[in-house]
Amino acid sequence: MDPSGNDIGVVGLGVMGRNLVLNMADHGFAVAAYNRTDAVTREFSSEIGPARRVQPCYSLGHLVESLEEPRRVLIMVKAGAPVDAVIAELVPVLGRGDVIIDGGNSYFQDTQRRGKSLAAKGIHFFGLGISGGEYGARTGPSLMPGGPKHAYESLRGILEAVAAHVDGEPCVTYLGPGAAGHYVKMVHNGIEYGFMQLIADSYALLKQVLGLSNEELAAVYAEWDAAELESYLVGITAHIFGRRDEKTGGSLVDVILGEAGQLGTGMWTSQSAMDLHVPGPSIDIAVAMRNLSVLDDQRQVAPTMLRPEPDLHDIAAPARQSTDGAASRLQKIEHVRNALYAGLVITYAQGFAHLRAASESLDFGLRLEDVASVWRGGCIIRSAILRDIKVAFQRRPGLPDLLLDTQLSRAVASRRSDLALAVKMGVSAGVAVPGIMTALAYLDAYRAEWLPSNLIQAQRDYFGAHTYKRTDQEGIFHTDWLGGGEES
Ligand code: NBP
Repeated sequence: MDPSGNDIGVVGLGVMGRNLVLNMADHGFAVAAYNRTDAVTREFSSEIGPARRVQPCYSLGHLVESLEEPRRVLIMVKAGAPVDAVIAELVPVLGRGDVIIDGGNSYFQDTQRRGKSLAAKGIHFFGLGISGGEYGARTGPSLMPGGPKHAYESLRGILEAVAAHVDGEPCVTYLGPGAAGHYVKMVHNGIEYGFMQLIADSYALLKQVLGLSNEELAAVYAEWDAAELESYLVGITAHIFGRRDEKTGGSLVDVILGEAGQLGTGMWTSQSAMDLHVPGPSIDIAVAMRNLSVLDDQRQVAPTMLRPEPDLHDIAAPARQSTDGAASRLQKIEHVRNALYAGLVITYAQGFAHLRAASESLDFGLRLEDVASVWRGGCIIRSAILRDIKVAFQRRPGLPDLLLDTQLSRAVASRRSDLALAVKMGVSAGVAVPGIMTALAYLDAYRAEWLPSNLIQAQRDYFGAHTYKRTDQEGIFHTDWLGGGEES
């Protein structure tokens, strides 16, 4: 063994890997660093200089040899086949009791598979969700580890040191076996999609309906971020509106093409929710809107072909501001702020309900209070609301849905009219606010004493003899709808 006895090895020195290496080194850990392309390792090594406890390695064998036992290797490469490729190279040079950690955004089914196959070889495998982007990786991310509990102790020290800290607590804790960590990270990203759509809707209302300038938008979002909407995403939104474009001198946001990209985790969240039969429409609509935003050719012609009758819709949206008094405009901004707050809580509620169902189905044994705690700092969906969510789960660990918490239910119910007014502002101006609309529809459906799904059951029975239950009698029923007879 190399006398340096490194504490951990990191494979993959891309955006996340290199920043995590530096974060670990800052906390006193000796790190072996390897990248498939040697030039990247060389460049990284020359950038950081010799003072840090980072050892550049030019082969996986060399990296593994340099590690203390049990050897810990963190893989930070692109999700999918590259992770399998790295594991395949590591397995022959690792031994029983060693630990592989996959810190990428791997699909949870892949993590389940890898964990089983490596366990058979005596190697402990952790799927580690990491959130916080480049800056978080460098200064303190939110970490979501899942894997064999008995092996977690060998990682705890490093993870707790490098993670973000809130109120003196590290934003990391053991979450559960198998792919628990990657599952939680997937749903985190789904919630992130939902939040970004809601914030985008609020932007559309403030800009297109109320006519706020980018300077005003920067000020409004900064004000929101300083109060109950305090959150990473609202905070960066304020900064974005303040950023000038070097080329044009105008606002940078105005020259950014509105085609939203995605890497798949939002879609996976929606698909997984569907598999579990859990409603997650705020995430579904966010994924759908990114898909719609890239229908470039169709969106060129649709504005003309689908122009509404002017007498039916007030589409001269920006003109509205001139007829509104300043007080009314401020009031409308308040409605949008409250609608956004309610939308964020509703989206969190869907995400946590999804995690509860997944935990039961996949035996993760997730403690949702822990998830809320880990998300309070370092991650993209961190917000002041998570403090209330943590308290909600402390108050009632078995809470089936956050919308049934005494405090959060009041917070949302009292803002139902703001959601409705925000939707109305969008509808009457012809401005799409799909995230806010979905939040309102979900809330109204969730709180409804009666849903029209009795009709759906009747239709299913009519065309497919799928049977139905009755409100007044136990049993399963089928009706011969054309003949008139009923059978139980
Ligand atoms: P980058 O795109 O910056 O780097 C990708 C790394 O993967 C490079 O080191 C590359 O090596 C390596 N790699 C690839 Br691609 N194929 C490989 C293979 N077959 N064998 C070995 N190495 C291979 O990625 P990143 O942004 O650092 O993300 C890494 C992981 O972390 C991803 O799963 C990502 O989804 C996740 N993540 C990213 C963020 C973020 O904000 N960027 C946040 C949270 C999680 P090379 O230099 O030889 O090509």
